[in-house]
Amino acid sequence: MPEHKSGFVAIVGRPNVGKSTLLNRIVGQKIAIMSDKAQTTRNKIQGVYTTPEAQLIFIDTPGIHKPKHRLGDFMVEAAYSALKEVDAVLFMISADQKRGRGDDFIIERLKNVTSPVYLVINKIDKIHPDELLSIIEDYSSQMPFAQVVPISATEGNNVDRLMETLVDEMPEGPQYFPEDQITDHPEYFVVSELIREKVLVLTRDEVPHSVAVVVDSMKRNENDKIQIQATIIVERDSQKGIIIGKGGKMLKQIGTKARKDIESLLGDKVFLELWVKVQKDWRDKKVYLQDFGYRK
Ligand code: GDP
Ligand code: MG
Ligand code: K
Repeated sequence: MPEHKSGFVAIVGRPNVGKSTLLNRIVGQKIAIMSDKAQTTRNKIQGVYTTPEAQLIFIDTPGIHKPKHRLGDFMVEAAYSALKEVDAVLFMISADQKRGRGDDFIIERLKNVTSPVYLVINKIDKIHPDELLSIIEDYSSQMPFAQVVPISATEGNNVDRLMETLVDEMPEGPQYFPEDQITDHPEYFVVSELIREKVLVLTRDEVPHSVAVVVDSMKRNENDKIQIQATIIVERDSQKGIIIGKGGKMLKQIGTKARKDIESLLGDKVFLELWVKVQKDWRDKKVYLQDFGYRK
């Protein structure tokens, strides 16, 4: 059985090039938006694309375009630093518009991004095919692209190819969201990612990146704290041992660090309970995902 792949994809581009149109075509429906508080600290998940083999999570990077005031610079830089964490970046342009200052501004920032950047030339239905080559040459002279993919988001041309290309690019990883459901609670996912991040950082990569964290429940308790129960899933007993640590020390550390991040994300006091479970080949077991609360 082939590995399951998953990863994050950011779509950037000046206004009106068709970013939302593409996302809606890919995902079909919009997922619930996180609270404003959450959006200030984390990028917004815009949509999830799932096949049996892979899952792509599209994120929004607000404030990516050229700031009008100096004050805006900081915001833009913050948005771009988020691009370092994604597995691929789609830089979308519109075939019927000349490269402008807005595009050049984005290109300058993308030059520092280590993830592969795809040039997506949208609205090819609006141009003659002969015009495509000069567009490709013009942009490719500015920076290298992992690939150039001409599409029409409204007509659907080549969108399948774009998805295949992206899936190829994704690293091995779990299916975070159920295939038939775009979660009502994207904050579950973000919380699980915060915990996962602590596991990876604190165990210094002694556990594989395929380690998964599932938030089983999240509710306000009688002490007016957000009570979160989450399970860290690993594939081997030895990995479980590393995560728990001597006398539970490592797990405690993971929990403390994660709790602080979650508290600043949610803007609320949090009581975090963590469990560690071993499940061999858990990624192949869809029923298991359900047990672990992906459908909360
Ligand atoms: P965004 O600002 O980048 O999110 O752009 P939108 O998705 O809102 O699209 C801006 C406009 O371009 C809308 O009127 C879309 O219908 C139109 N549009 C998007 N993709 C295409 C395309 O492939 N072909 C054509 N002809 N129009 C498109
Ligand atoms: Mg839009
Ligand atoms: K969407």
